[in-house]
Amino acid sequence: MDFQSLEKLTAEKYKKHASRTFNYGTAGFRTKADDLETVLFRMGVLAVVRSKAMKAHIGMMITASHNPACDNGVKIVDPRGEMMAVAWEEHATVLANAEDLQLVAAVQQLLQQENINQQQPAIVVVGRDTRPSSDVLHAAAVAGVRAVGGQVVECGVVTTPILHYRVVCANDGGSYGTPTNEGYSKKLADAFLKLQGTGGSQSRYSSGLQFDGANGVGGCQMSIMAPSLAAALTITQYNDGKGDGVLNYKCGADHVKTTQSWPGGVPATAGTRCVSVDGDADRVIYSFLDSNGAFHLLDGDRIATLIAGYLKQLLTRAQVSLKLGLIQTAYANGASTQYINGTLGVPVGCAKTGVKFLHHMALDYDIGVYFEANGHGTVLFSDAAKKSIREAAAAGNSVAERLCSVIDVINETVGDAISDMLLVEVILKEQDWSVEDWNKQYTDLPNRLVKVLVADRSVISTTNAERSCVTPAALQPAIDNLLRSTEFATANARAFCRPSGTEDVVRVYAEASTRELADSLSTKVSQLVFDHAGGVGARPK
Ligand code: G16
Repeated sequence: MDFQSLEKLTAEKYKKHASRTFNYGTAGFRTKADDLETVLFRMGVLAVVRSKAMKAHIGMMITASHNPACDNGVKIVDPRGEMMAVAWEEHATVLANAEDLQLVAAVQQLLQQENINQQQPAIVVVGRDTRPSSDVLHAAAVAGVRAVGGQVVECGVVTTPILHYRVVCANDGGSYGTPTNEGYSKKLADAFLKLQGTGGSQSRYSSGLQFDGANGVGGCQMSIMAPSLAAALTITQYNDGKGDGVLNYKCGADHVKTTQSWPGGVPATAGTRCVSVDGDADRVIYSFLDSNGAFHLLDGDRIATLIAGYLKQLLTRAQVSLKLGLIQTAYANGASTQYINGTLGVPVGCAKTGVKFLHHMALDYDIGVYFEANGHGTVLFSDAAKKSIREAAAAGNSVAERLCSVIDVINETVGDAISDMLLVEVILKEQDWSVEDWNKQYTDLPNRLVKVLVADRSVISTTNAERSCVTPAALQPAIDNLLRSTEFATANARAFCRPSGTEDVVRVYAEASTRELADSLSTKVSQLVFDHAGGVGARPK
């Protein structure tokens, strides 16, 4: 490898901010866009090294997903579409924080440490979202790739799931799908239309829905796909990114889930389901207003139970014996876990927040469904599972044949809002369920998810899949005492806190048998976090 160009660009164009330390978070580096140019340049370099190490295409997605429009970030994608291996996050952190004059030495050390053949060609597949800052950061990333001799495959402005899809297709010679943006749209639309047909005599299911694109790239992608889905789905788009609406502002999946309220910019039509995606369209949340105008949320837990229940039904009907499991995080509503285990009889595991952790645990099953409550999730089918299903289909088993199309509509590479939405629609239609029918399957425990501002969120560390706090030492005993108090002891109450890996906040989750108790618990735990972990600003009340 020749480092001249890297040295020159580092000295002249991509000088490091003297004062900042960058940490690799839940989904890569993510912070104010203005601070990120150098980081993106260096991540271009890292992606080349990773590509050489894996002897495969590596992906780079420039996005800050659900964060406000002024933020940006980068997600690095491994050859099979997973998030970059956790072991390499430390390498990324070292490169992001190396002093300018030490950068080449840091790259050389990484090459040596990982025993990488420098002659190996490197190819990086690059995508970006619609943020105003994404163009400049894209230019920095590409400059980083080229500075160390890597090649770039441009995806343009795409959803995060499309980038993951493109990486997988580029690495498997196209057997997962055609490695183009059009190939992605066509694969999903074809599988969906095959499953859905054009007619049917549903009395409860209706094919009309409202789509909240969060004023981001998900809206753009839906504009591309909606015409090809129209034979089976009537999609009315809002917050489609074409007007002057602000990305993720009072709309989109994160807003709807966190505030438990109807998205701005979408007409409040009773009984019509609304599908909200987040800023890079890897998360999806359903919601609706009932005839009294009351808001109902159908989140990632609800989607996961719908999918797991449906897959279980199909496997039973097809008489194919495969191990099905579901992975959630600590944020999963207690009622959903109870329903999955008790009613559906599907085993449930709990992972740390971050799809990389859920994805990993889901691989333990022949069919692993994983979903975060925030709507981030997908289904993984092992090679052996696909083989059994395809063999059964080839032998004339029509249910197994349907299962093959279900596999095609799913983007297994990562959580994908549009793919997940299409699968939900297939299931609702097949069950002939309205959104109210779906909502009736179980009743969520009232819950609240809030943010607490502290001076340094790294003072909080957790264990037990983030359900218990280790430091500050007095915090967990205080939360436990609260949960044992008369107010909460018999209220099915649960609460935890954890530092966010994408925003400079501590997240507090609380659930209990009534809305009042859930809110009270949330406030009291927030106050404990504020008091024990160095809260700043106003004390929560
Ligand atoms: C990312 C991760 C998700 C995670 C979310 C919030 O989502 O991919 O797994 O749930 O951040 O993480 P945290 O609570 O640590 O801030 P996205 O859609 O923002 O990329």
